[in-house]
Amino acid sequence: MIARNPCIANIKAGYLFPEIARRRREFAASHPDTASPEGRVISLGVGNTTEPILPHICRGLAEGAGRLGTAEGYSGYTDEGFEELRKKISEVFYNGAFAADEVFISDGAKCDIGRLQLLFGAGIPVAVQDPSYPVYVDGSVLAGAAGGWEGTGYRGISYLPCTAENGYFPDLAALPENALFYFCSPNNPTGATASREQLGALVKAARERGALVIFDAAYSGYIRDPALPKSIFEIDGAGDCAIEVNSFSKPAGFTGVRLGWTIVPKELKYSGGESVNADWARVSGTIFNGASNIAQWGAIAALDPEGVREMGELCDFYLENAALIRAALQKLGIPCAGGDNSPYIWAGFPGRDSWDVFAEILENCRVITTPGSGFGPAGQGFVRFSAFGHRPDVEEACARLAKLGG
Ligand code: PGU
Repeated sequence: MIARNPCIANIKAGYLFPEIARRRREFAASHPDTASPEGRVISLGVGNTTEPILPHICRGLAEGAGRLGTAEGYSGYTDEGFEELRKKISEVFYNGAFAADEVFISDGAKCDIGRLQLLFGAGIPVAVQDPSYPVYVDGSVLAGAAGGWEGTGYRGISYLPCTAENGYFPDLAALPENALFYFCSPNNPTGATASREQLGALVKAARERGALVIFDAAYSGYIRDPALPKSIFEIDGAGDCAIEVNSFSKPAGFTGVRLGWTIVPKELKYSGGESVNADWARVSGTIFNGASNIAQWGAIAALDPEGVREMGELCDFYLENAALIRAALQKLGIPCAGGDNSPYIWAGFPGRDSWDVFAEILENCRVITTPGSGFGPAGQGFVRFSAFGHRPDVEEACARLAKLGG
């Protein structure tokens, strides 16, 4: 019989979020009162949007679907995406700094994070912020970075700790030479948002060490402090050392619609001088047939002034949830980071095991969180609270958290 890809044996047994869903089901099965209004479980776990898509953007989706039923409006494959959308992304998010063929439309940031690994192949040094979105490590291990997790090899991946002590910004002296470095700001899970000086230091270190930064800006729509950069490309010199992935999931509620984009500047070159942009066009054109046309029409509407206003309003709503959760935790004396320019609150329970804290919050408050250790070794002793939820649920969850105090 055919042999298994040996890389699959190197990833952790289960992806974090399905494991949480499994534990939730198990808990509900053994606690029948979870069917009652008082006993029901509220999720502040996976970062999944809950609110309806706002009217202007929703109209864009509906009209896009309607177009497909007309002779004039019909479209088939769109390869790297509608030219109009690529141009609009460049104008709205990057002041027009990128040509349409440097903007690649995707079916979501996660999908491109996985596919980008094909550009670099097996055996490259990979570095991540620790803790970080688990797809960076798991995706790299699947692509052949040897051993992902301590205890299963731990050779090809450098974990750069981001802790309260270093302000959740890593020591860049630990960045290996010629590595692929995944960097996420506003960060999942810590909620920390890098300052202009910090991103300047990141770009400087990447250029000095020949590293390529994959900058995940999936939460840039949540930045409210005007001094904080929303894109790595606000930093001089980033064009020859960075790729940026982003998404309409979190600002427009497109988690189920699926639409994102990736910026691959033409000036970005491999060590041999070849164009990364040309390779990405070749690779994604070969294994990806483009995002849904309907989703793209929705995104075009999201980038109209009215759509941009709606995205801001939606992010503000979730940021208000974040403020409620953070205030509830702080009232209990639980140290927290994030939640101001980010939809995640990173709550510290020093000396405790994250999964034990997860179980305790579930048992006592009937609230689902995400255990910090699932994001990397430095996440041990933390849990992440997501601000994606209906307001009454978030308020109820905050009231129930008071039980942790006693
Ligand atoms: N990048 C980051 C940093 C994310 O946190 C997420 C979602 C994505 C990308 C995915 O973006 P898409 O454009 O929707 O593909 N993180 C959520 C959901 C869990 C998951 O598996 O993606 C979270 O709870 O961390």
